Amino acid sequence: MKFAIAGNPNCGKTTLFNALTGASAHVGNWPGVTVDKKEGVYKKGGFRAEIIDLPGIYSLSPYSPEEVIASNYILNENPDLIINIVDATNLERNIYLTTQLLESDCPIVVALNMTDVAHRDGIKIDVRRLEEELGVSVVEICALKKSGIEKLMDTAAKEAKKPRLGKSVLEESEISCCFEKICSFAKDARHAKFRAVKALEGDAKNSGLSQDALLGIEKIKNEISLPSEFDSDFEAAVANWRYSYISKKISPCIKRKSASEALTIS
Ligand code: GDP
Ligand code: K
Ligand code: MG
Repeated sequence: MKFAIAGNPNCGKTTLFNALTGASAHVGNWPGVTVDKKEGVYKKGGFRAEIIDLPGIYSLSPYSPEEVIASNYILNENPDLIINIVDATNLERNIYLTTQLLESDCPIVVALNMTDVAHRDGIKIDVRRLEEELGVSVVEICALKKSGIEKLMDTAAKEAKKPRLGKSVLEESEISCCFEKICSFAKDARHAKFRAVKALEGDAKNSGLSQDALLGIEKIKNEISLPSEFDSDFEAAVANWRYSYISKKISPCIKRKSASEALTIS
């Protein structure tokens, strides 16, 4: 099995990677760029998984080598599962990347990290509700103290065996109907929704779709009238749908104690 760790910078990826792989880690470079590529092996009982620490990224758009590496890794290297590590103290911002990862057909487990800091700061996350909203398992961990790691990996091992089809916030947007048509051009490829969204955003190159498919998608895009505030900017519109999904569906999973309440419990 091959598991990739994906997450924002500073959310604890490397700490988790080290906790999983111990002394087995090997550091190299991604081909053609000086971005660290860390690989190692997790072993427990008879179970063994290769672990890859992807570069820290806020999004899978094509504006930095890190983003392109992570995006192409997911599309072309077919990891058996993505461990999406998120910072519990900054959940809304971290879930932006999650909405993109969920568009892939990879099985995903969300590792909710920094739970010690969240607890200290009076941040409570309704994990069951979060799982329901995202449609994938969420496991609370504290990478620094190595807690929750076994449960995370047991869940990952189970989920990696189940096929998963991507889902996108666009399926619930004003253009859900056109989005279905756009996806039909990618339907023979794995990660069809992920590729279709890339093409919709104008990132033809990293979508990996054929020229014919891209032409078909352009034609549909020309027929869509986006809400006027987007001025025909599909990339901005897609980002906006992600943000509104997060505020509608994810924010209600988070309860923050007021400063005075947080003080009285500490
Ligand atoms: P990366 O940029 O995602 O690789 O993040 P790192 O693994 O380098 O972690 C960033 C910082 O957060 C480091 O100082 C870690 O020690 C710290 N850190 C990681 N996980 C936890 C955690 O669960 N709790 C706390 N309190 N700190 C953590
Ligand atoms: K770091
Ligand atoms: Mg790191």
